[in-house]
Amino acid sequence: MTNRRSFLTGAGAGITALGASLVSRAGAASLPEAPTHTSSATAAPLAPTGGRPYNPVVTLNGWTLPWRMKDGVKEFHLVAEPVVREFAPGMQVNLWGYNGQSPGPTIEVVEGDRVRIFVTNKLPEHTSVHWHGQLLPCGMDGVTGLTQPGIQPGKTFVYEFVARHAGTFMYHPHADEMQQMAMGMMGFWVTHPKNPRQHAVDRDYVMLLSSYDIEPGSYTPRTNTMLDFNLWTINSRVFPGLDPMVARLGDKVRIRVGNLTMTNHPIHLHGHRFEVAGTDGGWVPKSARWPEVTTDVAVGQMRAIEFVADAPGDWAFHCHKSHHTMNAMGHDVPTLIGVDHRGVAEKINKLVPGYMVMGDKGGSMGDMKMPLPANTLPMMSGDGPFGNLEMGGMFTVLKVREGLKRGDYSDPGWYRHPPGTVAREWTGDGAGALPPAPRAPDARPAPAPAGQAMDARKPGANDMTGHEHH
Ligand SMILES: [Cu+2]
Repeated sequence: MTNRRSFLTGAGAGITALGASLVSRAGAASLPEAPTHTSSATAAPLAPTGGRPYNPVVTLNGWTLPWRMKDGVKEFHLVAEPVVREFAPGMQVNLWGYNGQSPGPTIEVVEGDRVRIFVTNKLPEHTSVHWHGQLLPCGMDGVTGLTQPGIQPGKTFVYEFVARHAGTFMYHPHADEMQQMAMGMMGFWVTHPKNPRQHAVDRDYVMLLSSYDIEPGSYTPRTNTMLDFNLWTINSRVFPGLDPMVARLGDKVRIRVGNLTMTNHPIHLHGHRFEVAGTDGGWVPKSARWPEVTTDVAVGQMRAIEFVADAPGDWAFHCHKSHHTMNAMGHDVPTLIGVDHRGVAEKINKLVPGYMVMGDKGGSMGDMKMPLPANTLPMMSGDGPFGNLEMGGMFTVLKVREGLKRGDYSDPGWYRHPPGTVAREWTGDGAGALPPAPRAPDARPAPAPAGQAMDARKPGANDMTGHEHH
C-alpha cells in the first residue's frame, strides 16, 4: 500500500500497525489498516499518493491519518482507545484518543471525495463520532441517541459521506461528551479545495485547543470538572513541549485553530498582521476580512488565520489569557509585590509544604524553585536565548527565517538578531541623554515596603488546581 509506505518514510518512528486483530474475523478482510502513532514530535506533512492533488497540512506535534482508496472511496480507520500522551517532557497523561494519540490523527480529504470512515471502539463505554462542520446525511452526523445508537465497546461502525465543501473542520464524540472530551477525544479535519491553487499557502498548520484538570502529582484528568481546568493545551501539549512553527521569510502561512475547551481563547501573534480567512462555516470573502493581531476563538469554533511571514525572528504565538500560558498552579495565594520576604518563603515551606507567594521582589514566578510533585510541570518555564521564558500552556513560537527550504519544518534554532536590534540596558553610552520620565499629575508615592507586615497564609487543599474565573 503506497500511501502507508510514504507515510512511514515521512513521519519516522513511533508508528505500528494495529491491523485486523482488533476486529471480528468476518470484518477483518474488508477493514482498512488502522495505523497508530505514539511519537509526540510533529510529523512531516503526508503528501497525497492517490486521488486529487492537494497541499497537505502540518499538525503541530501530531500527524495525518493515511487512507486507502477502494473503488473510488477514500477509506480511513479510526480506533477510539485509551492512550498515554506526553504533555511536555516530565509529564505523561492517561487520556482517551484515537490511533494511539490525543488529539487523534488529522484527516485530510479533497472537496468532492467520497469518504468512508470505520470507527472501532476500544473504550470501556459507548462512543460515536460527530463530523463537526460537515454537510452530510443526517444519519451520518454521529449524535448518539439522535442519529445513531452508541458504538458499544468492541464494535466497529462505518460512516460514509461526500466531503461537499472545502474548509476547516474537526471530529469529536457526541456520546458522554463531557467525559470523553475532557479525556482528550478529538481530531482535526481538513477538506482541501478541488483546485489546489485555490486558497494555496506555503505552510498550513493545524491545531486543536483542549483543556484538562489534572491534580499535580496525578496522571489522569478529573473529568467531572466543568470550569476549573488547570492545563491549557495545543494538540494536547503545553509549552515548552510544543514544537515551533517554522516559516521561510515571505511565505504565506495559514494557522487553523479549533477550540474544544469550555472557554474562549484570544489567539495572538506577535510581529505580524493576519486576517481570518476561514471559519468552520467556510471561507471568508476577501472583502469581509480585516487586519488583526488577536482573534478570539470561541467554544466550538474554528478560525483559519492567514498572513505573510515578512518579519524575520522568533515571534510569540499564544492565547492572550495570561493564566492560559501557565501550567497547573496555585493562584489563591497572596500577591506580595513590594514585600521583602527573602528567605521567609523557604523557612515557611519547611513548616507548611506547598506555601508560596506571588510577586516576590527578589524574583518573578518563573524563577520560583518549588519542589514539584511527581509528573508535574513547572507553572512557567522554557529556556530561551535570554533566560527563562516564564511560559506554559497555550504558547509556542513562530520562527521566520530567510532561505529555508520549501518543506523544511525542522527547528532552525534561536534567531540571531542583527547587531543593535535587541533591547538592552541603558548605560548612558551612545544612546544619548536619559529623557525625563513625566509622572501622572496626581501620582502619590508608593508605600515603603520596609517593615511591612506579611500577610502570608497557608494555601488550602484546592489551591493548586482551582481556576474558576475565565
Ligand atoms: Cu486561552
